[in-house]
Amino acid sequence: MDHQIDDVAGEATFDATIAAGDKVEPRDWMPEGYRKTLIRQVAQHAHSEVIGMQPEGNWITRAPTLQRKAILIAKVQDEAGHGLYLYSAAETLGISRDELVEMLHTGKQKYSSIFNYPTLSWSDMGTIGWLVDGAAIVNQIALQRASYGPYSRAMVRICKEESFHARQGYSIMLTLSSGTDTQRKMMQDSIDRWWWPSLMMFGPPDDESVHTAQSMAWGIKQYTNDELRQDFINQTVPQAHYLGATLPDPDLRLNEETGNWEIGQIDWDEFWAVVKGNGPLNRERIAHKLRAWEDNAWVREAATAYAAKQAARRVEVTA
Ligand code: FAQ
Repeated sequence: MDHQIDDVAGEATFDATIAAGDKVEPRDWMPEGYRKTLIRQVAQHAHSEVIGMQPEGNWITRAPTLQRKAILIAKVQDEAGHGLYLYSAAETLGISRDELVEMLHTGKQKYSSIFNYPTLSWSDMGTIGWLVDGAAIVNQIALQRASYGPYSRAMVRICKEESFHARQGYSIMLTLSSGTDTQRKMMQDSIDRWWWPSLMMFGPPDDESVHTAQSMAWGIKQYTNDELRQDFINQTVPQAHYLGATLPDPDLRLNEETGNWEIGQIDWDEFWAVVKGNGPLNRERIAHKLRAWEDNAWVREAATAYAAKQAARRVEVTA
């Protein structure tokens, strides 16, 4: 009975917090669906950052200059850091890191479709920074205003670092675009492969998005998938033109009335195939992640043993 009274009072406070645009904090009452939706989205986001290290990690040993190599290492390390902020944010919702990692390893939770595509040339490092981080920023700027405090605050830090990522990517593209014919061809080939998968990062079209309406009502999402996708397209098309590159879409045209760049049909069959585990590299990505998890078990064991030793010392000192 008392629980029911608590729930009614809690729900009223929760509704008022959302209506006022204030933040919901970990100790606050929240509907079970809100908690579950956040665990799903924040975990998927964390897993994406961690798996997202693989495509770029693949090129660290082959960066063309020492400077590019140092920048790429820093970027990949940032992605690990983003994963950690986000796992911490998810843990405030009452789930453990071990459970989250287990759900990634067993395929019960997803990560972004984009990281199942291969990185075939150095130019892919430029394209990923420019398009993939660019798309991530458009999405994450909006998420800075998400109603859940720990998620929203993690986004503020992450967005700052993502802007450096996008700039380093575009800087690679600028170098290639003013290089030799071979370099320009490599750049164009890379754009041709990454353009459509980048647009798919924003999720299914609005009429197929199962979570958007509820997530917007709860203030987790501020915009729909199609709205964010359109913002990204409008921002990116002029940048492609500046590079002297083309985008692989014969239907791409500027609608003078709306100011929007309108695109042709996205291949949603390809998107769902990748999401369901049948993209070009889904199996390899998880196999690599599992290998790293097992090979590095000793680091976790050593850290746990060290923490136990420190805790025992603290007890001795206070006793
Ligand atoms: N991939 O109803 P909706 C980065 C699933 S950024 C895989 O529209 P929602 C930075 C969705 O989970 C990339 N699955 O879902 C970086 C749902 O399935 P479920 C990560 C997808 O949540 C750069 C179903 O489809 N960013 O890593 C995808 O309202 C470079 C129905 O979809 C984030 O995660 C997809 N693309 O909207 C790192 C941002 N799209 O769970 C390294 C946070 C949808 O019911 C290198 N997330 N699905 O079985 C979000 O903003 C949202 O979750 C959306 C999807 C917009 C992705």
